[in-house]
Amino acid sequence: MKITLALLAVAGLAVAAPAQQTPTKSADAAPVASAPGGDIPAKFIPPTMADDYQRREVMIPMRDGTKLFTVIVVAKNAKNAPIVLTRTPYDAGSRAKRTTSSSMLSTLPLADEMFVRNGYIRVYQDIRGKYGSEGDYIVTRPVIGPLNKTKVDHVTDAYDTIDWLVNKANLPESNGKVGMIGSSYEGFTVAMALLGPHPALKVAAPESPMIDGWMGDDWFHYGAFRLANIAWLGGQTGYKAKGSVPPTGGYDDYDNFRDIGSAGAWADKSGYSQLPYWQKMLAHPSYDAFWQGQALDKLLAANPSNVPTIWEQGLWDQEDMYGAITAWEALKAKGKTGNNFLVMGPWRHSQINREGRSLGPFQWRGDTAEQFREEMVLPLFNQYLKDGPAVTLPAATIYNTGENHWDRFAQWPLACDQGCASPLKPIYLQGSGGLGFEKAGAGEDSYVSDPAKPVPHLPRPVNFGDGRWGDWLVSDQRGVDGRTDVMTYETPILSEAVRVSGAPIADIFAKTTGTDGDFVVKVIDVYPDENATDPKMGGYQLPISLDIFRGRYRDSFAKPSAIPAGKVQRYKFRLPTVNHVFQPGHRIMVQVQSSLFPLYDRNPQKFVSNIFLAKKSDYTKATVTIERGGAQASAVWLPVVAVDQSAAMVK
Ligand code: PG9
Repeated sequence: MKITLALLAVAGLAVAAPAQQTPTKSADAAPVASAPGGDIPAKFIPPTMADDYQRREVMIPMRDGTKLFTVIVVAKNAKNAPIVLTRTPYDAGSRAKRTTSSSMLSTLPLADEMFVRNGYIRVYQDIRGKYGSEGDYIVTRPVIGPLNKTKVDHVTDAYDTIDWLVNKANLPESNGKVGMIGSSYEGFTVAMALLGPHPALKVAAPESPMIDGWMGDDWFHYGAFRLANIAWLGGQTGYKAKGSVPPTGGYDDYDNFRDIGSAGAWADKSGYSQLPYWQKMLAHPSYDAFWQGQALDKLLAANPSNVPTIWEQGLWDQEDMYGAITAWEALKAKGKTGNNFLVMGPWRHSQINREGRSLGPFQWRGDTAEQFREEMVLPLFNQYLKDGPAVTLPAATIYNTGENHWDRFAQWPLACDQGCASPLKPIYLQGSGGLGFEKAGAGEDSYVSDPAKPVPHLPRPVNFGDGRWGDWLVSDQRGVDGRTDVMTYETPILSEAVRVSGAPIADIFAKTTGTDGDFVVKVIDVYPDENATDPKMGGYQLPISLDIFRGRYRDSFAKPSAIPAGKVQRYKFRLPTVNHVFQPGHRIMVQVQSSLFPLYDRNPQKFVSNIFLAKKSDYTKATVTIERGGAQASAVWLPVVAVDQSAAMVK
């Protein structure tokens, strides 16, 4: 996960520089300075004679005079070469250092191999205030305006950087064309550049970009706070460069976070209360102007760019599950269709930078991440940066996670509540744990949600550093199935395949004895009991789409309100996009529960004005009752379409 990588990244040594910049190293013929009296010279300079590339480290001036540290890696024989730029908060200096090698291919990260082979110049830059760059660091710095009173933002910094890079006096080997690429925070900086693109920015690839930190990306999902990310703040904003995270206590973060009480109490204990960004979150727990003004999908829709853009997102992205598809949809709604592409693969967060052969126990057909890089990104970049052949990318390329192959759609989604060829189809919660497309008789199911025993998002012990974070979204839900506070509904064994292609909508009618509460809804593919080839997959409960909704926001995301105890309320929210086929022999399952901990903070279940500041005594048990059938029929609206969609595919 990026969080950990960022913390572990080690700042590197400066190396070569071109003649026109201040050298940080005097290349091959540099004498070794002697250091009298010791075996360690004052300066040791590794030879670069055999290198097939130059690494230049430059400080690029922005319009306000601030200089940003930038690493340029350029092949020694480069001429008329296009540029690929990544703007990062995670240490540009360490990025061109996969191995110590004389070859540009081995030096740059795996995901850059295609660029090296195709003669690109690779540029990494520290964003302002981080690592080698000057200036103030502001977390996901908003655009200039009410939330940013300075005269600079990521739009201007990307613009000024590109302006400098395409100046032949600075980078004589370039052809004056730039593409931007980056994942997560780096995807956010790509998306920001699109709000006012430099004319030389010809193509962009925002990968799992952070687009709306409150609605569904890193900080909250529909108002539920993601405790998992609080450590990121410590590592990333506690220090200008590589940071460390304060000790968390015992091994089980379930105990650690539960025993302290609220997220605010955790921040106090860990020292995070000193951090300005934590103070901002504390002051803005709801979707107020602070979050609304940063929602990049809305900003992109208000300033739709003409830069050809390929949006990438993992179908099981445990960090930024919301941003790419929402931004793509926002631009599509503004008529940006021919140059606005969506790719969703069977990946965890940022897996596209690595191998994509598997996720958890699931094996895909080949290296799907490499397929994305080499068969989708590279041809598009070559087209716009190297005058390569025109590529016909479909509007949406989405992995079919039930049939294990890519689908190339001319239109997406196939089913939705408005404007699609097919409407959504409700699958209803039924009595005795049943689930079906027919509305059954009215009834109720109750469970006690106890903040002292929240439902874990992974089997305990849950340690955020235990390596399970990346795959947790595909974890077997039998880990919690059977708990008395997890309501499980499932269809009979399917005799025919059922295809879902779009975003399901959870539509839960429920009452609670509390005055606040969370609703977690999961759509699950239950595998057949027996699997002769891979016995451990027998009965596996694979979540294909799940999310959490904080009940106080049922009427307004900006203005939370107490839930009237004992009165049925409707909780309707969109779940993450799927392109899945439930195979014959499988079952469809829906689970409903009221916590997902410690990934999300606990809802005290008693309405308090700011959950970050809830006192231990505010956390109370509540009996939650889910309504079934009749006028208040809880359901999940599924994007069910015919299994055979070959007519809808781009060849
Ligand atoms: N998901 C990480 C992040 C992005 C933006 C803000 C905070 C965290 C990341 O991987 O960069």
